[in-house]
Amino acid sequence: MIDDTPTPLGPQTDMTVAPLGAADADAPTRAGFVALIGEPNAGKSTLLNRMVGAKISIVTHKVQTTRARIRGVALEGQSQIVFVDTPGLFRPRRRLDRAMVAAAWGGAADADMVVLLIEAHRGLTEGVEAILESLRGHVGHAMRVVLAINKIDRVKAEVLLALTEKMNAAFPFERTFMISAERGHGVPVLKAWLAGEMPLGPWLYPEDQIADLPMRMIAAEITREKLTLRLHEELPYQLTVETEKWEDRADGSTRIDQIIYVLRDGHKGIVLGAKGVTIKGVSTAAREELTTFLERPVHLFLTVKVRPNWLEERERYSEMGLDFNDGAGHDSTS
Ligand SMILES: Nc1nc2c(ncn2[C@@H]2O[C@H](COP(=O)(O)OP(=O)(O)OP(=O)(O)O)[C@@H](O)[C@H]2O)c(=O)[nH]1
Ligand SMILES: [Mg+2]
Repeated sequence: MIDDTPTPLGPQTDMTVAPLGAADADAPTRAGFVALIGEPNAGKSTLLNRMVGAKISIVTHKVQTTRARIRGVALEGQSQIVFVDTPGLFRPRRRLDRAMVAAAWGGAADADMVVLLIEAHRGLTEGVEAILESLRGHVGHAMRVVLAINKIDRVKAEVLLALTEKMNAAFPFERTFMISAERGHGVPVLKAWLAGEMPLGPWLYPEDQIADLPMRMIAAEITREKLTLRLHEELPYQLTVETEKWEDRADGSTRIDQIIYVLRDGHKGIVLGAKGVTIKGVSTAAREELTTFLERPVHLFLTVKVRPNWLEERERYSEMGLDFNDGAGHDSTS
C-alpha cells in the first residue's frame, strides 16, 4: 500500500512541491536521469521498483544483491524520470566487486541528479562517511546530490531529526527526504520534486516503456534472486546466472534455458540440494515470477555448470552488464 502521509522533516527539506498533475498537460516535457546510490542493502532497488511501479530490479535482505546499473522509467506529470539503480558502494576486494563499484560511480557521474540513500536505523556509518568523502570531490562539478533517509518505519521521529542535522552538517545536500521505500511513505514527495528538477526536453523512452535492460537479463536476475534467497553465506556471491536460450513458442508459452555458473563441484552439489530439492524450489519460484512478468506460461530449464574461473572471464561481465576492465586494479572505496 502506498501511504502519502507526510513525515516530519528537518532543515533543508521541501514539502511544498505538489506533484505535476494532468492539468499541466500543456507544460513542456522534461526528462532526465536520477542515480540511486548508497551502501549495500540501503533499499535502492526497492525504491526503483516503487518509483516505476513494477519489479524490475531484484531485492533481497542480503547485501550486494544488485550487480549492474538497472534503468527503470517513471512518469510524473510531464516529466519522464529515468531511475538508475546501482550496485551498493563498499570496499571492493574482487574483480567483480570493483566492477560493481565502478558501475555505481559511473551511474552517479552520468546522472542529472544523485539520490544518496541511507538507512535510518544505521545512520551515518563508516560506509556512508566513505561515500560522502568520494562525493565531496564531485560537488561543485555539476553533480547535484540529495539525501533520502530510508526505512523510516524502523525508527522514531526524534532519531530522524537528529540524523538529518548530522548528515547535513557532514555534507551540503540540496534537499533531505525521509522515506520508506518498502511502505511508500514520502516516496510521492520525492518523486514529484525530482520530476520538477529534470531538464527540459523530450522524453527519452516511449511512454509505455518501464525498463531498459534486455528481457533475458531480467529473467536471469529473477533466478539469481531466488538462488540468493535460498543459499547461505558466500555462495550467492560466487555464482552467476545467464539466459542461454529464449524461445517464444507458437502455443503462447515461452521456453527459457539458463545456466548457473558456480566455482566448484561442492557448490554445484549445494545449489542442486539433496535429491535436487534446492534447484527445484528455485526453479518453481523463478518460473512463477517470470510467468507473472511475461503474462504467459513459462517453461524454465536450469543447468548448473562448474566454471572455476568465471569471476575472471570477460564474457561473464558483459552478460551481467558490467565492464570487465573496470574490475582491474587495486582495492579502493571509490
Ligand atoms: N523496513 C524497511 N525495509 C526496507 C525498506 N526499503 C527496503 N527495505 C529492505 O531492505 C533490504 C534491502 O533492499 P534492497 O532494495 O535490495 O537494497 P539495495 O540498496 O538495492 O541493496 P544492494 O543491491 O545489495 O546494494 C530488503 O530486505 C528490503 O525489503 C524500508 O523502507 N523499510
Ligand atoms: Mg539493489
